[in-house]
Amino acid sequence: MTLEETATRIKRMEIRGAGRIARAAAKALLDYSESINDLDQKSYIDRMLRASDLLAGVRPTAVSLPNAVNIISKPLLKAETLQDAKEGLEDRARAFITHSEHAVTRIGEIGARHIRDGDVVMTHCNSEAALQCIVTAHHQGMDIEVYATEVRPRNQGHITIKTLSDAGIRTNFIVDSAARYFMKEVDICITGADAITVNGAVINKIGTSQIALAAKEARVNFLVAAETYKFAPRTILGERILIEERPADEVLPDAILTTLPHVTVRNPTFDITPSEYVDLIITEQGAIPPEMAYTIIKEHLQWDMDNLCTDYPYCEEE
Ligand code: RI2
Repeated sequence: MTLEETATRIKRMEIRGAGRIARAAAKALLDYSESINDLDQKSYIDRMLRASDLLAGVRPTAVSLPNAVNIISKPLLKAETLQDAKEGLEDRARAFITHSEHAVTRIGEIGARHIRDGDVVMTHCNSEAALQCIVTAHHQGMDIEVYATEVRPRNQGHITIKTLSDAGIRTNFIVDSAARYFMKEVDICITGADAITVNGAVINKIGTSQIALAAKEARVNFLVAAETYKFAPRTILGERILIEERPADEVLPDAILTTLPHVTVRNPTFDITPSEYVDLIITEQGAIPPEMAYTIIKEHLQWDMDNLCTDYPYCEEE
């Protein structure tokens, strides 16, 4: 797959999920770099920076994407030779993919410790990190039952129930608007995240915040499973996470919409759950309260703090 094809497939959500799009971008940068053998240092760096920009902006909300691209392309800014730049980038791309896969496994191990035998779990959308917690608990012999939402308009819930069913987990498939109705039967909610801000707010699939609200009302714990590269460093500088709004025809066919001249379809893909509705964030570094988001950004995403300072006027160069 070419770099442009990967970008297009991410944009169309043929490749989706915050972790998967980050790994797909890493693989695309790796393949693209490996295919370049005839350029001088400057031309190689220019071309790779353009490729990085293309991938980083293809979906605006999931911070995993720019974070991955920033980690991988960093040698382009510092390398002294073509070989340093190329080997550095390719090594980082491979390391990111491996780290990301291990992170999901580790999150599953840690997350499973927060699930008890007999628990009924509600999840929303299709998060491999959240599902890993549930499936790991099941593999450890716990008797788990799941409520999984449909996830209009793109129906990611269909992928979730296939994974759960294949694993042999008893699963109830519900429409999104039934989440509060069933909350009284639920012991714990676990979702993924596309971005987590410095104040611990969680940006995830539209509808997540309603479920968190219903969970709080019912005194049900609400957990978020997210790799550390889903924390958003630039929120330290006050940058807001842009909520992607996708095309109207995902919600209503054009043929119907054109007959309704006074109707506008709004289709935000994500919403924001404030930190006070989140009990715990399960990362590969451990389970943390949302108030510790700053620590994750500072200690585990240190690489990016350097980048931040290059374009922020009040940061002094060392
Ligand atoms: P993992 C997805 O976004 C969902 O919002 C999901 O909760 C989140 O990414 C995290 O998924 P989309 O690509 O990285 O479906 O845990 O818009 O798989």
